[in-house]
Amino acid sequence: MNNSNPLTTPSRRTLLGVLAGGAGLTATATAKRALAVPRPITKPLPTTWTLDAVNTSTSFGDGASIPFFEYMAVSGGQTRGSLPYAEATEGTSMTLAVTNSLAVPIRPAVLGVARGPLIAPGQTDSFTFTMPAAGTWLLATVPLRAQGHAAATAGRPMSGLWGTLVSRPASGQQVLYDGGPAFDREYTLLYDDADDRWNAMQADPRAQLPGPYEPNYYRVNGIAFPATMSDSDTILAAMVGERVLIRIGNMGKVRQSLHMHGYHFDVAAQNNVPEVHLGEKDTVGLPSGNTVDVILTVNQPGMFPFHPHDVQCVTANGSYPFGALTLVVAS
Ligand SMILES: [Cu+2]
Repeated sequence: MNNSNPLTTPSRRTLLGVLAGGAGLTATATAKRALAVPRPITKPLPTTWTLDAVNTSTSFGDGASIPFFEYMAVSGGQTRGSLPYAEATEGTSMTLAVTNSLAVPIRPAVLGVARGPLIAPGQTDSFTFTMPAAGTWLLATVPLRAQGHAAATAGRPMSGLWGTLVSRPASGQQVLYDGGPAFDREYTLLYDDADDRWNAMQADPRAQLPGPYEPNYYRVNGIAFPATMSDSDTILAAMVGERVLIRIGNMGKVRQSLHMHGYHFDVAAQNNVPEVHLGEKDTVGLPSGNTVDVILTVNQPGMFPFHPHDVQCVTANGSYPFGALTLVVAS
């Protein structure tokens, strides 16, 4: 696929036009659905999370369908968009069991918490760890070292093998962490990016790496605009007056600056370290492999974009507006 298309000049008018049409109607209907089905914190929380690493693909607004790897949720967890999601209480024991249905070895990990075993194609293995401090943690796969079984695939792309693991406070309170901010509603947004040429070869252990990484597709929760408009996990639906916790992770290779129209939010924690210098922000930086938890106090109704500030991230191979674009829809 052509990676060198000139970027279509995006304009605010183009986006407003799209929202005024079908996408806006879809977003409103999705928000209604999201608000009608409150998602209480599940209890009791699972102690085993079972996943299957599979080949999948994502459709983008320019008509392309790009292959990705993905951890498919089997049991003990849920999904957010197309990506796996699980919750457990801080300090408890959690077992992560992964079947590797890919043609390449993988090594699952919860970043900053525990690394699992190397899992060969066709094998299943598991690892057990203690749930870390209350907050937002990222499931991924760690790069393989050039030795033993993994030699052929060391350093190769593994685009899409991620998810979110939420650690709930021991008190059982609806707060980000004990002593931390309370919230009425919460969402999880996991960003990533892909170079379609890299993704096209990642499932073939014998394929040659196609050159430098030049991302041209961007997702949030494993989907892209306009699919984000019909996903009740990814539309940020809320009622005026609510405090909304947005748990955000970035598993792409690109550093993001996430920007919200219509509101200012408080950054509550970065990489699960409480933020002490609170101040209203409309943009927050999010390097690759990092998390940030923000609290949005919804003080007006309306429909407002929330998106990475780098314009390329709201495109699909240069066409706008697609990519990692979602909306706040407040009523
Ligand atoms: Cu904007």
